[in-house]
Amino acid sequence: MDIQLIQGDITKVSADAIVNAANSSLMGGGGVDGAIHRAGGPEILAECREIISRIGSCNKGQVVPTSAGRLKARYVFHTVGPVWQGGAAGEAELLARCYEGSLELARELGLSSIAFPAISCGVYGYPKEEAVQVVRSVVDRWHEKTAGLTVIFVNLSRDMHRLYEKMFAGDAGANLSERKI
Ligand code: AR6
Repeated sequence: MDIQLIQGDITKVSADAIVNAANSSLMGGGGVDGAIHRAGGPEILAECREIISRIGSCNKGQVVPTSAGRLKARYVFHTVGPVWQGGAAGEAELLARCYEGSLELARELGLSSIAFPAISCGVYGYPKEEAVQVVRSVVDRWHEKTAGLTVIFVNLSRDMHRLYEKMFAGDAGANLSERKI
């Protein structure tokens, strides 16, 4: 796994897959979910609707792929992070599952790159530093298993971007340039 950190709007990032921090209805919403559906167009929502008619709802930690409409990506991976409830309700495990399920799917589909937003760190209220620690532990577990995959962590806010920079500073292979889009 190669790591890149970008500060900016994930809908502007070129990657084989863009991960969406969705909710269990997969019917869109605010935050990054709203931005992805707005930029990607109605095709993505139509696919989500079809999937939900089959599976009922998307569980927390589950990952559901669709095509990416007008985005510069082949796929959108919709995943549902945990709502922060204080930390004793399995939030860290569920958050890790969102990242791991997405990496697993990227590997199965033979993708070269995947872009993640900070899942659960907006409306769902996950504390930012704890969330970045979960990401770090997933990266450590999956580094070897994802050779050749570029993993891009995209943060809209400078503060969140800085937390990632702090966490990954010094990593061999991590591209920590101040890319801004
Ligand atoms: N590019 C990159 N990051 C973004 C963007 C963007 N365009 N927009 C927001 N962020 P959130 P959640 C950051 O609230 O906490 C939705 O309504 C944002 O600053 O999008 O998982 C869904 O439908 C924050 O750091 O997702 C669900 O109902 C991070 O993305 C619910 O919100 C995640 O914030 C999911 O909440």
